[in-house]
Amino acid sequence: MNQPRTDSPTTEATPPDIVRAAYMELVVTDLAAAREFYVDILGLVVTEEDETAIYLRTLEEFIHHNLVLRVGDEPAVAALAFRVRSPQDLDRAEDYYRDLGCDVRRSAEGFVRGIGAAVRVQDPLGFPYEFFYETEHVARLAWNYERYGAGALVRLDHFNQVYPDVVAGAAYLEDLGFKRTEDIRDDDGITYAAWFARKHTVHDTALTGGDGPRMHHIAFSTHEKHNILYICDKLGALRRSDCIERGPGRHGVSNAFYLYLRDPDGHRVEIYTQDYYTGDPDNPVVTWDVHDNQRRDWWGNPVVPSWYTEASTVLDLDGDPVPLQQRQEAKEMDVTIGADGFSYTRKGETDHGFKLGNQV
Ligand code: XXG
Ligand code: FE2
Repeated sequence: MNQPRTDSPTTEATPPDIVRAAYMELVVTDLAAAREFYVDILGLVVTEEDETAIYLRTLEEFIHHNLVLRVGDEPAVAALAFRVRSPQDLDRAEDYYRDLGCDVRRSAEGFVRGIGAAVRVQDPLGFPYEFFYETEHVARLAWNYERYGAGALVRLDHFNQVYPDVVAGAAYLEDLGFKRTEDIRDDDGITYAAWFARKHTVHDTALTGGDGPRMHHIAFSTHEKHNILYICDKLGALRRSDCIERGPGRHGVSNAFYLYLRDPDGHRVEIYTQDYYTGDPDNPVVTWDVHDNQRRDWWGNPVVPSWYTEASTVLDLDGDPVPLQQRQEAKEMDVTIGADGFSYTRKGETDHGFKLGNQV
């Protein structure tokens, strides 16, 4: 089992040119239950399936899949995969991570169906990252309205990763070529979370401060905010409201409309829509005060504790769980909720906490 590195290695090597977050490989314990959740309820499209794995995509996608559900004994995350700009970027990825001293594996046939040559690494933070260019193209169903309606999930938007040292994690991601778009900090210089983009949205991945490395969530986008309300109504009608963890709501960070669900194995899925364009080179970074009660929910609704504390185990390249490192710095939940925490809606005033969870 590989211990994640705790120092911050650097390299002069050229990083791979990452285009976007492309797919995640999730290990699920009951494939039929996972299929019901992701296909029958959320409407993801099955590209291929067999007794051990299901390959799913969103409705606007043309690459083979955005999500692989693979059956296993314990819920976990086997890969966070990024598409790179050219086949040569695989050489760059290989050299870059070897230089950082990471475990690196290259497969000419690819690690999963529908993806060609790929490089998998256990990155310096301990996460299993994959880089690929070659992929089977499949039908983009964007015009197939007979196949979908309200609640349609149209793209994979982002990943979110839990890691104890957000500053060190951010330095690694920025060296890798990600652009920071937003973060949450306090006046003592502690960073609680940060968001990083390659495509021109608010993020392809984010770091949430906490015991890690763990996977916080995968987010799919839908076109309209009313689609999110439809998904909530549908879950209620199906007597599946207990999979709603947080929301629906409007984020402060990213400005997106959101909903968080938990799949049958507890993996967290966000439904997300309507963040903003970030593609200019001088796109301004938005910094939020951790005590601003509107940072994570623009309407001031409290974040449920499970959202801060629970996350999915990640696997190393041998398929073993990566051991956790504890966060040493203050935790966002502790400084904003409960007896020791405080938050404000108007700076200079203290909230009187009539919304559950924000008591001072
Ligand atoms: O995608 C996101 C999130 O990382 O899931 C969380 C955008 C914003 C937020 S936050 O809860 O900070 O508003
Ligand atoms: Fe998110």
